[in-house]
Amino acid sequence: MLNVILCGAPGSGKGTQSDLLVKNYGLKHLSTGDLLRSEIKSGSSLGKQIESLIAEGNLVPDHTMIHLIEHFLDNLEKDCPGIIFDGYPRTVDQAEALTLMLTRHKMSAVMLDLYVEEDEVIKRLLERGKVSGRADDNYETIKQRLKIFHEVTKPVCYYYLTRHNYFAINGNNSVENTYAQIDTILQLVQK
Ligand code: B4P
Repeated sequence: MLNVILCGAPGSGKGTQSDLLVKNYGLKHLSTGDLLRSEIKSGSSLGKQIESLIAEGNLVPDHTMIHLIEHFLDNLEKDCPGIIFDGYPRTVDQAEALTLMLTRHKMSAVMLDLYVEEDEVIKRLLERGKVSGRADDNYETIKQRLKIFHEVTKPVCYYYLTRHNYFAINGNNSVENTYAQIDTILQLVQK
């Protein structure tokens, strides 16, 4: 199984590259952002709590996220060729929980870290905000999301780096250029 963790700042292109990986590798896409947004849409009480956290640019609590991933893995089809973890783990506690869950399912994963300059991600997210209707794609919230990314999520990259499961990707260029780097790494990993 080819399991890929996509990490990177908000707007670094995790969702965009995931779509290409689904198309070209047939992987199953697990976007925690999408899962949370659909929970909000359902109007549940959990969705209401999540809504204000996301709108303020904060992370949803670890126990909620870990429970969601556990449920996803327990219900995975037997013939699944691999998973893209898009936006999970975002904290070191989430990473430790994922290691335990993957081990229990006799799986492993590699991290691809999309590096994009801060000015560029802000530009992309403000552009997306014009059409996305997302409550978190505005300047103030983007700044808060970036602060959390540097303080809380960046250490997750070191967690994988020290376990030799880590590849850095330059995501500053075009979608195609970024995907070409990812494809080269995944071809090597599969050998
Ligand atoms: P996410 O939905 O994961 O969103 P994201 O980080 O904003 O975007 P992504 O990196 O996927 O960017 P995209 O491809 O769309 O998270 C939203 C929120 O959910 C979080 O802030 C948090 O509150 C919560 N959450 C999610 N997971 C959580 C977890 N594990 N724990 C706790 N809370 C969690 O690209 C952005 C834009 O750039 C698009 O418009 C795209 O077209 C454009 N673009 C992409 N690549 C480009 C390129 N190479 N060149 C030019 N433009 C490009």
